[in-house]
Amino acid sequence: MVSIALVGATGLVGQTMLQLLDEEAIPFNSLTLYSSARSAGKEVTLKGNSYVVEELTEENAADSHFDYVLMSAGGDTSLRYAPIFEETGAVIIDNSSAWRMDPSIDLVVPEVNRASLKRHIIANPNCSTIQSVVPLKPLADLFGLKRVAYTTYQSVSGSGWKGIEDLDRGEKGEKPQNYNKAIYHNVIPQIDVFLEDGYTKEEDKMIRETRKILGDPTLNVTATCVRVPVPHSHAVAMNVTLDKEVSIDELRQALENFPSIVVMDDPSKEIYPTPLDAAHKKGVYVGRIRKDPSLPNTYHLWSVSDNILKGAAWNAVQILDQLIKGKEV
Ligand code: 2RA
Repeated sequence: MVSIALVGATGLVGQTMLQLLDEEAIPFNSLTLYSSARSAGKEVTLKGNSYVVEELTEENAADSHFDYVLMSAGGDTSLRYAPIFEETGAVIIDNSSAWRMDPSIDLVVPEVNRASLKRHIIANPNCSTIQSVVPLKPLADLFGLKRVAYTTYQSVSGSGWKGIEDLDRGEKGEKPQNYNKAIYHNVIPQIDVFLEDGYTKEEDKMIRETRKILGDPTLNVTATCVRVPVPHSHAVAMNVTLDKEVSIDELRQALENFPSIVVMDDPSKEIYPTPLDAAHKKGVYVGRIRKDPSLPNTYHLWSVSDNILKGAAWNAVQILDQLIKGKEV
């Protein structure tokens, strides 16, 4: 039995982590919930027990004795509090982007790589990266990976409650408050801020996190990330160049044999995954597997997954479960 704290307990990802702790029968003997001062005092019921959400302060973090701390409260909170929890001996699984590219920090997708635990802060990758590296891993291992080009179709829940509220506002004819353009009846080719090179921060995350998770720092990766008016599940169109020519059957087999992947791919019956197929499920759904004849050894894939589950809360709880039980995925 372990003691667990959850920071960001009232957010969309935090609430989903709580549900998963319950559903997955994670064996904890104490659970402490933290939030910002604004949400402190709210009550949450789990496994028949009720928990009052507490305000996180440096004092209560420094005095704590948790085995594991799940954090999903944004980068600034993680930068400030994760080292304090680490100092107390806890292992922190952090959903923000704050620590992901720190060379001393593990960036983990349990199907793909393992935590070395050099530091006791483990970073959970960006949602669209997770559902992309899962299908890339078996292809990289079996056929060698030369290049990948991503185009994403990311749901509004990637922005948390704020994104869902903006989609609802649009439906009621109101102006958006989270996005700088209308998302209802629209698509926005900007996720997060622009960097100097013209890429957005979300695109930069996908590029750099893919290289780190796959352990290939020079892999050619490019990305265009787009917000679409869909509540749940991101989709990623992936154009993948391998080291060698393979048959579509070999590709399909490699994907089918890999944990968490569900292949939905039968053009003769118009079978392929859509965001509605993946919503509220834990898997990574892959379809539209086909050859790209415009380049040698190049293939198209379409990956769809629930961004709040496999893209955030479920991936974090999988890491936790693996650490507690020392088990394989
Ligand atoms: C998004 N990737 O979809 C982000 C969430 N972390 O906006």
